[in-house]
Amino acid sequence: MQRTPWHILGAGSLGTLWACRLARQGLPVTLILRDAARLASYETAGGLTLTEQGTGHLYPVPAETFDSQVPIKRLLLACKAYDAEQVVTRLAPRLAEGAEVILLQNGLGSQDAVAAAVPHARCIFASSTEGAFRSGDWQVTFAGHGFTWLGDPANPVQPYWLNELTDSGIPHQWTADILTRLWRKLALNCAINPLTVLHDCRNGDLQQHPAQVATLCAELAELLEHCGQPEAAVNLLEEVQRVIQATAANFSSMHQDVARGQRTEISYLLGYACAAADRHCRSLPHLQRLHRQLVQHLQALGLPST
Ligand code: NAD
Ligand code: KPL
Repeated sequence: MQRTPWHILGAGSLGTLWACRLARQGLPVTLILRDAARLASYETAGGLTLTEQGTGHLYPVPAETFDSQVPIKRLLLACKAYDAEQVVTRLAPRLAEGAEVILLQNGLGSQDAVAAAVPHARCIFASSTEGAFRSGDWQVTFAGHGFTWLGDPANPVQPYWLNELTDSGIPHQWTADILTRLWRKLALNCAINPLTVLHDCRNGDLQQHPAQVATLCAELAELLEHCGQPEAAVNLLEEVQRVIQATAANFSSMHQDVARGQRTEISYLLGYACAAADRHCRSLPHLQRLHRQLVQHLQALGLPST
């Protein structure tokens, strides 16, 4: 049987994790790389290396640049939220009618921008708790087993290819409530990540700031209810406390970005939450002050604040 090829944009942490697992199952996968120089570097490396449980394995996944003329029927978009719209706009002419685009971006806002840029494609939103990090050029370490929820707010019918994810060992579930999942994760990230940056601490150190965490969770729960996401607000504080405890030794993803001098996804997390509060004319003073403080902090470090 002829399988629909997976095109993967973003040979970073999650893109590599997906590419290697699909490719080792014998599924057709092609990476889309930035330009000819990156393609040459990739060809010199001979493929992607995925390290799992201390052992690295090389996967010679085929790659091409944006300039390829091959039509794309299924695209896994594995870049950061701030790159998603621009990247998909460049790929739009190659997307076949009815193509599917799977969006792995954290936070909210980038998914709607992508969907508007490619109205001829079906956009499937994802929310993942898997963890991976880049350990070198074309090298990724699988750091934390997790789960990926997939869904399409515009169409509840699940795609036929989910069995390819099962066969590839990618734990996942189709859900009609993907927006609730994304809002819930956004709220968790808003309650934890900015505080870890501003206090310059590990997630567990937020146990020293219980009142600050509780006040933010109360405002985030109010926001979720006003945004039509009451389910995402249920027991939010308890879950935030549980995550802080379960990930006590870790630095949040935003803290890691800042520590490496990299751009954060602030506009798709706390920035998105504050913009939603403004749209609903809600005054959420602690959340809004946290946003201002984070913006100032990033600016002082010379990092983008959007
Ligand atoms: P990453 O920075 O490791 O990878 C992104 C990749 O996209 C990079 O290789 C970059 O070069 C590539 N890219 C960007 N613009 C490009 C362009 N124009 N052409 C070609 N390639 C381009 O990011 P990541 O950690 O894989 O994160 C991707 C998304 O997944 C983010 O929204 C992140 O929040 C989310 N996420 C990541 C993890 C994780 O453990 N890494 C877990 C859950 C969610
Ligand atoms: O997802 C996270 C992150 O660091 O981005 C957790 C661990 C939930 C902290 O918000």
